[in-house]
Amino acid sequence: MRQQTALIPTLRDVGAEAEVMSHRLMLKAGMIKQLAAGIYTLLPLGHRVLRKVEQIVREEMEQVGAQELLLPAMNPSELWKESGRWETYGAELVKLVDRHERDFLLGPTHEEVITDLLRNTVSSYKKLPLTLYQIQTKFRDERRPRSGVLRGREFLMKDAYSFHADEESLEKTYQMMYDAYSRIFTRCGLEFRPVEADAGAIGGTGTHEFMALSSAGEDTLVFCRACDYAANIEMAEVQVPKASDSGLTVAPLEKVATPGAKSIEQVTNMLGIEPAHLIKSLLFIVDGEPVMVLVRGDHEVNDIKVKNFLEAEVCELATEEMVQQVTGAPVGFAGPIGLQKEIRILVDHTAAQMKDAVVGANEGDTHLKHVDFQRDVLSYHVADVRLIEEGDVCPQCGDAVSFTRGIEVGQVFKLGTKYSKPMNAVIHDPNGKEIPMTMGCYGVGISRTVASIVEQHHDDDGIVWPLAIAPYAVHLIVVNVKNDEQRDVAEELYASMQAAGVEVLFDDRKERAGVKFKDADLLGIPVRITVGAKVGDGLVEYKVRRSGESGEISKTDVMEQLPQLLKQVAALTKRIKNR
Ligand code: 9G3
Repeated sequence: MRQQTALIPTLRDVGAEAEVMSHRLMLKAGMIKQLAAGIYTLLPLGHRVLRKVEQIVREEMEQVGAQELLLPAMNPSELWKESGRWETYGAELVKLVDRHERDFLLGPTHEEVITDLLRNTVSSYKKLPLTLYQIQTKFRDERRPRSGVLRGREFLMKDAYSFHADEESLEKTYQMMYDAYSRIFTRCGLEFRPVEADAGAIGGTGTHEFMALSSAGEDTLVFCRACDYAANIEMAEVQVPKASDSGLTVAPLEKVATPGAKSIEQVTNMLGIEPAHLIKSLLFIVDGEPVMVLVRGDHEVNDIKVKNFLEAEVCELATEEMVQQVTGAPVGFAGPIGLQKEIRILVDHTAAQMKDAVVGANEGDTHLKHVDFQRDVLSYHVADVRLIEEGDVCPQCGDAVSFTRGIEVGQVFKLGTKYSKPMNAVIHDPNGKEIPMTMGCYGVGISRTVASIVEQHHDDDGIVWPLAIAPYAVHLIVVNVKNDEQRDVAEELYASMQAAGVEVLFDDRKERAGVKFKDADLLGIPVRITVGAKVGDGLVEYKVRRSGESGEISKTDVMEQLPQLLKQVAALTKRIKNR
């Protein structure tokens, strides 16, 4: 491709609204252009990278026997009413009405559509297992789209769905997909970790997220340097503390006035105690029922763990008036002792062992001192309901855990019969009995993967593409296009590279050398070949974008040495990633 012709609208600088590096660099390098909030054009350079990632995904899907199809983006609302998600997903759904006043939505994901397809085309277990996938634009009306294509309202996803006669068969496909995802992200040059994750609203019995490590990530993941443990912080278990029965006899319960002390800080200041001597009582409404969750004052409740422990659909913090109604006291004075009516109480392991603690007295402006939890609190359930934090130990090997941020680029789910049951997608099993199909689903954020690669592969001068997904392999630059000798040699090299099937971007513009080199650094194409003044001595210069290594090659040897140079560059990325 000749740069004189190419549409690569590079920018010298971008506005402050682009915070994360991938957003800034993809705008500056002329890869994307915003049409509206969270809605982007993939310009030719960005589109080439997108296609490269797609190609890797297609090869790996082929490898696990998945069949590609293309489902409609425009889905009739009826299907989403059958699954109940027309309501639950509310505002995030992009809805439209067709000319006959019928309700439709633009698909944010396709469980309903694919399940409908299967219930209308497959009825015997003999046709299973079956894995189908598509690469298609998804629509999600995010409240706050941000970070460029990392969190857009329209984005490219590979979504795959597998169908099975039983869980065992699902397990096999799940493992194959898990391994295929590891190959996909490795081939893309990403440093990633698969983490155990919460199945969230879509439910199902198991799920892993593939996290690209990056400070631009919205997810916090917990991992252990000593073993292979890794989990989304929502799921990371906390090691149960050893029961330290100090045998301490605790003074009898005593009320203490704490006028206006609503917050942890106010109570601890007023009573002159550490937060670790306080029991924090939070009231949640779980599937409509009030549940009191207790953790030590310096810990945080992990509401995902609460929801999962109670196997609930919805778990949200109670409103002030609910707290008043259930505990008889305003927010800040709730506690597990002296509740007018019996409610479920979940207490974190650490809080359940507390002695001589302070807790809300379920009375305005009043707390209780000298609480011995086992002595003073009646019926409760002990569970791991707190957020893991710095200093906690690895639940797998006991070493210290580490935290980092990640971008969720892929996820694999065991859905079970979550969709096939309500939608009656059944098969006849070997005994002729009608059973719902067991399902799995597997997603890769294609456009998000491109941005994640930029997050992990850039320096101060711009993007540094791994060769496997670089928009071009070679950036051929002629320094002075008015110099006949330079231009002729460059044109000859361009023709030779194209004839050899090398993907080459030829900077044939009438621009100053400095501008060309700055642009080349920004675009990040792995190998640069420069035809300049030295061509008089029969020499051209090469430069490896990632390592900065450069040198001179005789112009007659370029085509012979190029394959070796490209092999070197490919190896470079592998070494960097496994660092
Ligand atoms: C919605 C909206 C947003 C959503 C969903 C549904 C996320 C939704 C989870 C998934 C699960 C898997 C198949 C590929 C892999 C991921 N955001 N999810 O279901 F209606 Cl508005 O998409 N789907």
